[in-house]
Amino acid sequence: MADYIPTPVNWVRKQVELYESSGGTQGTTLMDTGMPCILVTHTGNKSGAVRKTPLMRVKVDEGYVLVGSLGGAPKNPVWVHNLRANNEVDIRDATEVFKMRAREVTDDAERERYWVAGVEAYPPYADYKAKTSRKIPVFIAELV
Ligand code: F42
Repeated sequence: MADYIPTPVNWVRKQVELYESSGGTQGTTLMDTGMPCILVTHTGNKSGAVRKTPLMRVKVDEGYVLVGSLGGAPKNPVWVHNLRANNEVDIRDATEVFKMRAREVTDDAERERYWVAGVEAYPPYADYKAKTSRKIPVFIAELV
């Protein structure tokens, strides 16, 4: 089993710790917004280490939509590169954990459907899209 290397971003690392140590009963929302988050466990594409990334919870029939928004920053978040290199993930949604495979959605119509679901779950994604010139990566995580 590879080592776990926590993110250097303090508030995110703390959320991961609380989410996991409580078994998914605490730390499950984005700060005090009440908006639910999931926890994505994946593999670093260079280190091979275990990485844990909280994302907004965008649930659709097929599984979970993962949106690489990073607040509308100019660059993709690093976890996007990790998922492109190794698509096996564990997704924790509150108290449940699922083994899933994350597929980047490239078909425009499919992507649009998931994007709309994303904005419905977390309206600020629309602001992030307006803020950046990059095409925000969208993945769908489905049960293995
Ligand atoms: N980010 C989103 O993009 N979308 C969301 O919906 C979202 C929601 C959210 C909710 C709660 C919360 O606490 C955070 C949330 N975030 C959301 C932020 C998200 O959790 C990530 O912090 C953010 O997307 C940035 O991801 P990142 O992968 O770029 O993380 C950086 C800060 C990080 O951890 N960097 C590590 C480091 O050491 O600098 C590198 C980690 C890594 O994976 N390294 C690779 C490796 O091999 O281990 C090598 C990387 C390479 O290719 O160079």
